[in-house]
Amino acid sequence: MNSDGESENGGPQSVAEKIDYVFKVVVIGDSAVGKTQILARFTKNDFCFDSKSTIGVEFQTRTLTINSKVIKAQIWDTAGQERYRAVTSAYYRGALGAMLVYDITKRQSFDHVARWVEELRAHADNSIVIMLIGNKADLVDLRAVPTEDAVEFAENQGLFFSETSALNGDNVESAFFKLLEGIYGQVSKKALECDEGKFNNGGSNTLMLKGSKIDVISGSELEMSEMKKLSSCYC
Ligand SMILES: Nc1nc2c(ncn2[C@@H]2O[C@H](COP(=O)(O)OP(=O)(O)OP(=O)(O)O)[C@@H](O)[C@H]2O)c(=O)[nH]1
Ligand SMILES: [Mg+2]
Repeated sequence: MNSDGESENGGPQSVAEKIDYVFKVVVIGDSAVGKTQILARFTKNDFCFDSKSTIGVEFQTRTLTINSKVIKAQIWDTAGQERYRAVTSAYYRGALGAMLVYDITKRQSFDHVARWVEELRAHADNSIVIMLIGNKADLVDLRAVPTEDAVEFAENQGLFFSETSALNGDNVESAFFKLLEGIYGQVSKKALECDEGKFNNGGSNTLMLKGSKIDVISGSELEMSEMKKLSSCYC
């Protein structure tokens, strides 16, 4: 696996031409659990101690390779605070994966995770791949949520699980890769089902695979196609 924002000699256009899939991922969870900083760590290897609460919706991208396919992860971030949250269904539309974040030092943020799962089940696609994240794992002395509680919840709900630190970067990379690999597995499975469907019908039916395989789209078209960037303030 590797990641790369732009090509070394061909510029952004040639990277866009090579992209096999675009995967939309949403980051959700209570306010101040570290959603924006996890995203900053993954896409820019950056962290801000004085991060302001997100207002509206923003997204970041990172291009990486999974199973020899070039995948552009388009990761959407919004406010955990209810009063700032953008129209829910629009935010979840087309999302293939979700990072559901709580703060290991704030029990309440973990207690709310069940509600976030319900919201996903209500608004997102049934096959969405969910990664539960216990963030701020660097604050060991302040831990309020035992790892076992989260493991049990994740197992019961069929979620991936990891504890991360956006501050020191622990597990952030591996959590995103795991989620994206899970999405890739789902997409490949659907593609296979489509192929089998066609085969069983003698090739007469045209089945649509929801979402993700793309043809050549230039970088800017790709990014401006369906989203509105309302805010991009990190610090
Ligand atoms: N110690 C520690 N602090 C963190 C970590 N991640 C985020 N923070 C801090 O937690 C605070 C909130 O982080 P944000 O990323 O803005 O939280 P958010 O979930 O995006 O919050 P909203 O935008 O309001 O929903 C900031 O002061 C961050 O610096 C972490 O892994 N460890
Ligand atoms: Mg935020």
